[in-house]
Amino acid sequence: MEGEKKGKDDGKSPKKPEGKEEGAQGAQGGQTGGAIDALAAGLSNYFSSAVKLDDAEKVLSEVSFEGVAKYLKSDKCTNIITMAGAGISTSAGIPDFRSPGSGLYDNLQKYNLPDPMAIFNIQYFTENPEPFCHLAKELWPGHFKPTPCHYFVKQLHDKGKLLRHYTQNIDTLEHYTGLPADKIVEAHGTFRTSHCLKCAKEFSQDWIKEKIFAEETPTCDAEGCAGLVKPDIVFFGEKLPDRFFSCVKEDFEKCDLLIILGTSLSVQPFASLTGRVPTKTPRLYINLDKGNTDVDPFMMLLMGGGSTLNFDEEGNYRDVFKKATCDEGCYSLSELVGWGKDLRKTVESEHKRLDAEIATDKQKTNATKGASK
Ligand code: CNA
Repeated sequence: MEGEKKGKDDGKSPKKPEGKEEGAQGAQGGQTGGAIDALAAGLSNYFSSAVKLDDAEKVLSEVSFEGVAKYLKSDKCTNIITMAGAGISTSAGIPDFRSPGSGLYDNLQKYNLPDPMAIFNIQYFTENPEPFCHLAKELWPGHFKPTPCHYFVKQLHDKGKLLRHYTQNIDTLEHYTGLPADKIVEAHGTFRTSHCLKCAKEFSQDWIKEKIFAEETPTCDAEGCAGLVKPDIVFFGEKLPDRFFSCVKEDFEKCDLLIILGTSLSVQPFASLTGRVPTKTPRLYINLDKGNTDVDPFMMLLMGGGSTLNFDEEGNYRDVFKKATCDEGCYSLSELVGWGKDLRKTVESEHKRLDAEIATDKQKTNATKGASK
């Protein structure tokens, strides 16, 4: 919740209602097993994070961006987890939530919402789906073109170094890089499928897109149902996908490098995953600003985390902050590891290929429109 972002309120951003950030695309509420697991992991991580490491146990030879690159290049680093947020997709033209001015929360006035987050609140949606559907139409990417940062994650996979990519994003861009679906955890769901809130019938991305673009309320076509259909993105007030919790349990203890990309680390429990990696594991955060890294340690504990990111603390042996756009940061890292040329080539050729596909699709759509006149 906003109150927990100590010293972060700039007075410009709309206030989020109390209890929403954790209770929302977030809460483990209703998932008692998940909550107990998280608390157990949190306690274990908390106690191990209090233990001081010997120099010999420290993984980075130098606590810097260059030090992380050197480690990444080594054979010791093979189980990287990437944790991403809306900032990895802003260069693809999709706005984030919280960037002042361009972020969604600063641009919702026209919907007359009781509060900015209501647009993603499940209760509000069931009573009043139009604002969300209208926003979804506005935000629907004109094309699905992953950013250099997305291709960097794919590069980590191609080099055999990626354990898993955890994303809060719902824009599905990761899939367009060719990263296998089992390497991706969409913590806050996805637009790829939708379900009827009444009978649970599944609908495709094309189906919901058609309804949204026709400005029709998406209602179920199963006989006698007519329930409201909602994209499978996690709204505030809904639980996270089971796969999120099972993968976290399986992956985080194996992680040997955590790369955090383009997220304000404001939404729980996702944000606290930064503390679920082993005490030795280096953590690199590439973002335009330091986000919400001064989380209440108790909140971190409850969410299963260990220690918060400590870039500036004396004795820091593993946390590195790189102030950059995700694209610049990933290009620089790839460059330092010696893969920069390949990454640039991939981005160039993939963008060319996707541009050609987009042009063909446009021609087809125009031809269909012409024929139906
Ligand atoms: P956020 O709270 O809006 O934070 C975004 C962060 O990224 C901020 O700290 C920005 O400073 C930073 N940022 C913005 N652009 C860049 C850039 N080019 N390079 C580096 N850093 C940048 O968004 P979070 O992802 O942290 O919050 C989680 C929400 C946002 C999730 O529930 C998502 O579903 C939701 N969201 C997703 C999308 C998407 O799918 N693309 C878009 C908007 C919101």
